[in-house]
Amino acid sequence: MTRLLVICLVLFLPEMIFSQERKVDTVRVFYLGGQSNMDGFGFNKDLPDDLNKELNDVWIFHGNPAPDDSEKGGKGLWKKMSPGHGIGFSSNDPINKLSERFGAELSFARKMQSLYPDEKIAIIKYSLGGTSIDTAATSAGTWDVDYLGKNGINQYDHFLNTVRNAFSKKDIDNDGTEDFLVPSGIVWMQGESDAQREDVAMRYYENLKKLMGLIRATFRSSDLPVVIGKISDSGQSRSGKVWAFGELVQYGQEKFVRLDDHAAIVRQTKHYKHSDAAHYNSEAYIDLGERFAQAIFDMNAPEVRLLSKATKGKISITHKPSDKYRAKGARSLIDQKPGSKYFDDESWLGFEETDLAATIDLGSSQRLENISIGLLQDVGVWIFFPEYVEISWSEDGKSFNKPQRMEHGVSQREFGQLMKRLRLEKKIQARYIKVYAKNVGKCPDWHVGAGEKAWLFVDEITVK
Ligand SMILES: [Ca+2]
Ligand SMILES: [Ca+2]
Repeated sequence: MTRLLVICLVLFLPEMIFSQERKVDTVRVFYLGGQSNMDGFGFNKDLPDDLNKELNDVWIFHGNPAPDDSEKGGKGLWKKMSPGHGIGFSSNDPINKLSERFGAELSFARKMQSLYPDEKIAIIKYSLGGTSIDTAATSAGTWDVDYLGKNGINQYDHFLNTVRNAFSKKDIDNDGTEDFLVPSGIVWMQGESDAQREDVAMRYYENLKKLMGLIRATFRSSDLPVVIGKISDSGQSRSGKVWAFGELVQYGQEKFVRLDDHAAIVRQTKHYKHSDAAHYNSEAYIDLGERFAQAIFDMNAPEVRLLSKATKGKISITHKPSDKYRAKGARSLIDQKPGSKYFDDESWLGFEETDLAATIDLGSSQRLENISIGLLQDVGVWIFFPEYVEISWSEDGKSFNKPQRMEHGVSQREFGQLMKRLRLEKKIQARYIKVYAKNVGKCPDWHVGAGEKAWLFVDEITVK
């Protein structure tokens, strides 16, 4: 080998490695949490035949429910969805102990399969009966992140453990292909334990907002859809009310979904029949799961209702992003996870002076309707929207059409953290998509970094 060739190889090797992408399956994952009406008190024996069995192609990671201070919360393993994930379930990894009961997860999973027929579905569940989201109501366990209790372990930690353990498995269905989990929604059925004391019930909205923010952050998606199950009262007590301050909690739940742009509520609960004073009956849990699934599906904006076709494809990029801002590599550009307005949230790819030049191979020629790219401007930290974005496409990967240029129309003097998605709406047939974003190159004359290298930040390219 000549010396020159060796040098060339050494120079180009990092980019070649960077461009390699391995095959992965994309799986939509949903988190189900709360207290006992999320645990589920339905009886397996009441299930119709089509639900009273293992479901194919839908998986559940059910974290071991444990009291505060326990070291065992959140252990678990991926299994095919089946009855038995209701109250009484436990897991000590490597063994799941199924119970005679089920909750909303079963019909939720089946409904999700029908709503997303071409996609793989997975559920992460962690809930514990009697738990509250307020520090003051800790008798059966609390989800309050700031409550440190005896040794600093509570429901929130068990939830985190569950998610950590679930995501640590790279091939959830053991079929030899790595599974890439795309968080797609949160279901929260809880509040009864917060409805027993007036002061706690009064704080429900603030507590719920905080906790949902934390759960969304755990899944690294600040606008992940949240669906709330509205608590209801069976009336089965001497006073006629099981939950003395239930209305205050309901008010907090309604307020949350009214003020949050990505939240919905299932109110059907008030019509449900009960199996005991605090819990719904089998029929109700089946209905509840289906309504949760439909609510999340409806909430997903049309553009994310169907997964980006890019996510199942391969991406290669010509210029490496900076080592400082490379997220998880080129694949982060098609992982369905948008960045936040913070450039250092590890979901943005940052290019210092260089351009983004990406090619996506969808694997087959497909009918497409739009292609979009997400961008960030934060001129205080030298990040500018690109001069322009160009998109071109091809069926054979060789002859591409004339690039279609898009501009953002935002001044470079626009300070603050601005996010913008440029979208090309066009009905086309293509297998290969090229997306090019032109870095402005240098900071402008008036800027504190005048003449220095400018940054280009990109978080996600979608193809639909
Ligand atoms: Ca797999
Ligand atoms: Ca992304």
